[in-house]
Amino acid sequence: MSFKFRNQTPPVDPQDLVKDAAKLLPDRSRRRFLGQITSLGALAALTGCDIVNGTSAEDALRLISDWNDWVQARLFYPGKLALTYPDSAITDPFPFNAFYPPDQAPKVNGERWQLYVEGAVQDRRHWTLADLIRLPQETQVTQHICIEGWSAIGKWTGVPMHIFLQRIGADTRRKYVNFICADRYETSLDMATALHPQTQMTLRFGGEALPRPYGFPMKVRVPTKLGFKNPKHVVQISITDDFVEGFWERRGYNWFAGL
Ligand SMILES: Nc1nc2c(c(=O)[nH]1)N[C@H]1C(S)=C(S)[C@@H](COP(=O)(O)O)O[C@H]1N2
Ligand SMILES: [Mo]
Repeated sequence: MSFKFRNQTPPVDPQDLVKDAAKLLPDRSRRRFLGQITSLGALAALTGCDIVNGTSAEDALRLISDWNDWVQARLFYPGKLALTYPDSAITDPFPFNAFYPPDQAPKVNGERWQLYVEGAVQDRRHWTLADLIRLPQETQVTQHICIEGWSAIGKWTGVPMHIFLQRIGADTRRKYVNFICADRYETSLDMATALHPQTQMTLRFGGEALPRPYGFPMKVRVPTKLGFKNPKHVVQISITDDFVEGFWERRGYNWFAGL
């Protein structure tokens, strides 16, 4: 594999480039990464890619990200738990992020909202908010990490996704769980992550009904993944072998995006 990069002047110091690219990674990956890669030469050896002078941090990040996917798919094991925190660590106010400003978050009517279930399931009936509230709920205080360079600790309450998948008779031998949102945002999870004990169909945030900007009426909270793998305002869940790239994945973020 060999990559060609657009020329850049003045040429950057490879050492700085590796550090810049590493800044774009979440804390834990960054530490692992910097511990292992000390030069562009080492990066090239690991990725098998030829990196010429004039590489930008974004280009380097793409290489690192591909390499990261490869490594993480091997490091990640389904039971590994995300860290949990005391209530005193909760970030207030909690940052908002979407591909639009908060006032443009979808206005979903909680009475009329239905969750559509598609794909390899035994029971395809739609779910109302009241139906979901009747399922067992759990609360987590975990950290959300956005690839754009911020992180925050929040408290989310909802139905463990593995319980929901069991209720609908999902075929858990399928590879993916794909999500479609009211704002047409999309993302997908590997089945192991969907079944992870901390992956949650979240209905409450900080003890209150999920506020509109944070994903009302239901978001999927995945503390073992980067923020963009946590879909808000979910309207459809499908159990499938069809790989669907999500909104940000299509724009270059790596699909696995594990922590
Ligand atoms: N429906 C939908 N879900 C989404 C997004 C979005 O734009 N639309 N943005 C993602 C990104 S990049 C982040 S960091 C988190 C932000 O969640 P928050 O607003 O609760 O902090 O939502 C994720 N889920
Ligand atoms: Mo994000």
